[in-house]
Amino acid sequence: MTNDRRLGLAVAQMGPVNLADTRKSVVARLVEMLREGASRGAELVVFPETALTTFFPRYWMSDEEATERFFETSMPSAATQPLFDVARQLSVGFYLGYAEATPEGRRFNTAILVDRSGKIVGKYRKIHLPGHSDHKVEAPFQHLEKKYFEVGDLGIPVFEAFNTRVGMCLCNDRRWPETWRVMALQSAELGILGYNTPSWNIHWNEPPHLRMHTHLVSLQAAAYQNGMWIGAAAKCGFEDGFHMIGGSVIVAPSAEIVAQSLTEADEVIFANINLSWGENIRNHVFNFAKHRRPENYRLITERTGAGEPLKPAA
Ligand code: CDT
Repeated sequence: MTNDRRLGLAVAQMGPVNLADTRKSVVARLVEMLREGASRGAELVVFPETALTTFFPRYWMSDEEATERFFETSMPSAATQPLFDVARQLSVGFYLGYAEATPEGRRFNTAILVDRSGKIVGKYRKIHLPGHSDHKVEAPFQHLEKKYFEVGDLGIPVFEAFNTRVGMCLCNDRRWPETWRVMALQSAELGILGYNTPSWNIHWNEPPHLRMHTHLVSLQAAAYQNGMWIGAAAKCGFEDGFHMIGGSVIVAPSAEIVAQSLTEADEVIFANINLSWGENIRNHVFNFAKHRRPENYRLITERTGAGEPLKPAA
């Protein structure tokens, strides 16, 4: 028997944001999708990673130039204030990914959670930064997250908001089971994220169809193994000629996809999710308190890379 506790959840996928696009024009697109989400019953709208700009880690430039062009030094800012204002007017919250420059000169790949009164109630800074920090001159494009961002310093927090518990992550974090388990151990019922996933992998000759496959399989496994809902928003299509996958989804704790984008453009998907649906999973097959055996998982926190097998107990 499951209770019925509902949340109107929208995922607002974005088509490309090209280098020439202004923050103002991007925020206008976000506002339009916020309005559409609200009109369909959303209480929370999930936007992508680095939603305000092109996915600039594909370009080599000086740190100073990157900071000047692509990072936000305040949030809200003059350019993003309309999004916060409309959120308050419509009583709809949102998740937004952006590049954050702190007053101390630190730079993070960040996401915020904004409640239905337009107030920031949560912040996450991306932990799993993919790519490289050197200039790969031969590569068709770069993936310079390790150059432009520091590893997040806020842990993997879960926030009491939207009458539930919400965990946040960003893009590559979704591929790591640790991300989701840490959220679930804080009783998160919903995990949300934005992503920019290039269709081509510059590190090895990965068939492009696997980019969509591994994206979906990561989210579906995470949802089921942690008894959580997941909402994931892509920025996708050809940004200045560089293609990124779409496939924005809302995934149920049963691992089923209940909504998925059809296009590689701005597109809102919606589901009226039953937050209690995960209880069947969390009370039975993945009843953590009853079945987890952390004394056998020491290597997860003690080792970073793979090493030698442990000596068998005598
Ligand atoms: N933005 C981001 O984290 N993208 C990565 C690409 C990995 S390939 C270097 C992703 O996991 O989708």
